[in-house]
Amino acid sequence: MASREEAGAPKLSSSVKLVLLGEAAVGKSSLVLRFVNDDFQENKEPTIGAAFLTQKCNLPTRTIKFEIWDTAGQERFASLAPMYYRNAQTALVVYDITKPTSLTKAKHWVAELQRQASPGIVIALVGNKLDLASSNAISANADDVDDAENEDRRAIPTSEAKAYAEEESLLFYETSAKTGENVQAVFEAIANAIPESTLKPRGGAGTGMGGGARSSANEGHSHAVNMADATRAAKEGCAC
Ligand SMILES: Nc1nc2c(ncn2[C@@H]2O[C@H](COP(=O)(O)OP(=O)(O)O)[C@@H](O)[C@H]2O)c(=O)[nH]1
Ligand SMILES: [Mg+2]
Repeated sequence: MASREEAGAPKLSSSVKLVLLGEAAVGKSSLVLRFVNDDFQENKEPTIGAAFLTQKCNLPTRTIKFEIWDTAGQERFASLAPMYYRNAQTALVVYDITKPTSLTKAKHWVAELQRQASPGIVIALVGNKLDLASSNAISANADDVDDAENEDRRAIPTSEAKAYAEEESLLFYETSAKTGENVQAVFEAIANAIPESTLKPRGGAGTGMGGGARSSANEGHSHAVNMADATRAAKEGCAC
């Protein structure tokens, strides 16, 4: 069958609802900040409730506008999570490669998504803080081997997380929001993995899945956010 491009069809342009889940302080908000603003804050204040941001990803065959829901990791917010992952076409489940409990928590989120989120949701497992692993840490100088900054703090081998991701059919990346390594790659891989059948036309209702006539572009956000400190940021720039 001819591809859309070969057939001269217009490039697909769709909004995609993405939710970030994971233990507190693994770097969810930092990954979003890197993706949306190409910025990093060393001491990022914890997210309260959830934050909403958008960013476009322009690929050769499709333009995806991510509607990103960045949730708070604290247990007391966990019961609100279904509100954010409901109707999400994709989820980024984040852990910290230096913290084994965060992978355990990530596995719980994956199981919950598989049980309760939309069937066919694209899930990416993301091991963040890659800059703290030795092969990525600023090279150990013979002079300052004691420098704690250069110590290998990796606690979860890549192979372990990768094997789990393969078992569960998840996309898998290790990233650093600090250096930016692989951050764009994650979002690009997700944008490519969303099945065409679940892409909805741009300007749609924001949470729907598939179907619907192509409506005139409406850049407004349809989500009302009632969480304390929920933030909105619209950006017309493109990250991919
Ligand atoms: N070294 C390092 N620190 C990071 C990275 N990503 C986030 N952090 C730090 O980890 C802390 C928690 O980050 P935050 O984005 O608030 O995590 P969240 O609770 O999952 O949203 C902050 O102090 C960040 O500066 C990373 O890739 N490398
Ligand atoms: Mg956060």
